[in-house]
Amino acid sequence: MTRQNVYLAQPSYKSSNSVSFPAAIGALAAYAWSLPEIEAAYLLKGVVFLREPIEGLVASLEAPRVFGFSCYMWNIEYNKALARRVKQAYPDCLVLFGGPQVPEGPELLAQCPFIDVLIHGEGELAFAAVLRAHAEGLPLGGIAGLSFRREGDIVTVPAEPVCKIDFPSPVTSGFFDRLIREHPDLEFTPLVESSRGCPNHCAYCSWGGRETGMRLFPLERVYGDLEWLCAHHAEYVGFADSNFGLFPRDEKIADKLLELHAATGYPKKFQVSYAKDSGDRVFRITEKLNAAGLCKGVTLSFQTMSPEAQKNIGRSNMDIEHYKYLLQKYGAAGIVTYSELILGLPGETEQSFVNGIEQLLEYGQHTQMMVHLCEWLPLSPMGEKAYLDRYRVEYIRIPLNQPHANLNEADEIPEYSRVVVSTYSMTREEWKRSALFGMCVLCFHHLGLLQLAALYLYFEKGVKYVDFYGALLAYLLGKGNSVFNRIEAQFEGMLTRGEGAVIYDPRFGKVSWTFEEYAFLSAVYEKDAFYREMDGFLSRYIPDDAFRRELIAYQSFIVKEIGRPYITFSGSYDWRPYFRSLQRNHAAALEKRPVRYAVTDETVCESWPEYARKIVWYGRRGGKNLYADEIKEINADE
Ligand code: B12
Repeated sequence: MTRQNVYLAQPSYKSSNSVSFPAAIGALAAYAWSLPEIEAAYLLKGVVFLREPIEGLVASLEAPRVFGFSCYMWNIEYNKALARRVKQAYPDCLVLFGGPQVPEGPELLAQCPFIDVLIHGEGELAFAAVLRAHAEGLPLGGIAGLSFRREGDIVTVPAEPVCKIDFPSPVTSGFFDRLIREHPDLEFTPLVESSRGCPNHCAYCSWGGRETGMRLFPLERVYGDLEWLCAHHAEYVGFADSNFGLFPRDEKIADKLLELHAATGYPKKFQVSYAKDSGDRVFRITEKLNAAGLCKGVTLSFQTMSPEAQKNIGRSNMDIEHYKYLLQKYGAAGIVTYSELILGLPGETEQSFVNGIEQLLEYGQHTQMMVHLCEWLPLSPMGEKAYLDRYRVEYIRIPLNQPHANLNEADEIPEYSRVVVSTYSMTREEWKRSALFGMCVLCFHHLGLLQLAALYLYFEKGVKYVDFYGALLAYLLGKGNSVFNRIEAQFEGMLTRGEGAVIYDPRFGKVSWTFEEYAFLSAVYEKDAFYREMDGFLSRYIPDDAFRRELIAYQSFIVKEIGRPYITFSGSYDWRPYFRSLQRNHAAALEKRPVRYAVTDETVCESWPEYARKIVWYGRRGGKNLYADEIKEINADE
């Protein structure tokens, strides 16, 4: 019997020559083709993981009988366009849509006549069951987690929780080998799943679905994936886990990774989301990984500091004293921490958002912070109409909010993000002001352009951080032609014309930038002029000209730029230990004595696009844009 051809698609954008490993269709294929009846009836003929031109792709298909599409917010429109053409060319091909961008109900099926079946929730069992039924010409009625057409109606059979996840791995089952073999020119960024699900059910997130609890993959499977990836010299390994470090065995997994790293030198980069409570185990794991250069930092999560918003999103924050303790503990161990806020959560007001930033800064979060714009996701609790109505959540559709996307890759099929811009507690105008303020703090404090000045003013003169950055933002907006005027116009464009949330600038290469990164890059590009101007602004806080200029000179000295493998600084105050202490949130005395510092920059970049990519894009989380421990004191005559 000839086997029927199956195609699977999980298209991603390419970033130079690297592309995400299509883990979802890999998982489906690894399980389905481990079953003898599916192996006998079907051939996995093709895998689509890039946004290829559709006509050429359709022309290359060979008698497709089943075509499965894995849908995320970054590929659903492409998937629809491809599925439409597949159905036109091959009306008998069974078209399946699954993944986190497929809503729970049947509406997608009603909107898209070219889709035959929606598969809701985790797909291994349902996908295999559909293939089996299709091979035998049986009805789909008994399979959980499907929406399909029957006699003019659409039938939905709700998904059932998948409790046991001893599925074979796409990494070791041959799926990954095939991709690498067929595409030697590409670098896949692999993904390992050690667990599934998430214990938190935050309203804005759809991680792990709504009802499923945490489940663990067998340890041997996880070890097998790691061994395979290190043996194949994977530069990067990412974990799909939501709370790594929650389970005692995670320490063993980290030890295994370190053991393989020591033996093979791979991976060179490792990425995972650590457990939110960040207990001792997470600290032990990250300390070891950090020593091997495999820890990109630990999130000390907040999302919002507003108790009302926390209640509305079903989340409670860690105790503040514990947060301060963790900041100190991780800081002392040299492990980068970063905190995240999400703008646009119901219950947040402009004032509570600004207060939240002040709180985090006062507690000592001077390393990294992110302000994310809240995005509406269909399978999240916020995805439900009742939630939107209850909290008067309003979102707009904008081009995919994807920083660092390659301009050349923009194809004709736009994808979209849905950004929350007002709620019962925040108007659109307040949202815009809050967003601008957030970008200002990220650019000047966390990317560090004026961080030292802000720390000095807070510790020595009691100037609140938000007052300082508020005045700075007002000053920049008052100019009429500053980068922040451009960013403000872009927020306005988002609100009124559905424009995007990223900026392209050929000076910094062909990829897009977040607003705060763009503002940072623009300032460093004209660093001397920028700090000359800031001298004028800061004179209202620090009237002593000589002192202020020296502080600004030291501030400028610690911000990396391009093409300076060796730099020196001479001054009459010992700034280095003083600011290292303030950055760790400890007051210190500034000693007046002649000093001379030097930095030998091992990461020096020769061009702005290289700087933008290596220092700002890849390096931001680790604070690579600022010199810290590299600053050494040297003799006056050196
Ligand atoms: C790895 C990951 C990434 C990676 C790689 C993404 C990529 N291009 O592949 C990186 C770090 C780049 C990333 C980035 C982002 N991500 Co992400 N990411 C994940 C993560 C952690 C794992 C995804 C994964 O592959 N899991 C393993 C597979 C096996 O599980 P799965 O995806 O759930 O697939 C199962 C089912 O959905 C179903 N299924 C899936 N497809 C299909 C198809 C068929 C035919 C069938 C039958 C079934 C089926 O069966 C699968 C097996 O059970 C998830 C969270 C999570 N754990 O789910 C978020 C998640 C996918 N990301 C999410 C988001 C929002 C983002 C960002 C937009 C975040 C941001 N604001 O920057 C960016 C944008 C990415 C982009 N533009 O490319 C959302 C997606 C929501 C949505 N509706 O699309 C998720 C679900 C997290 C969340 N907060 O809810 N992400």
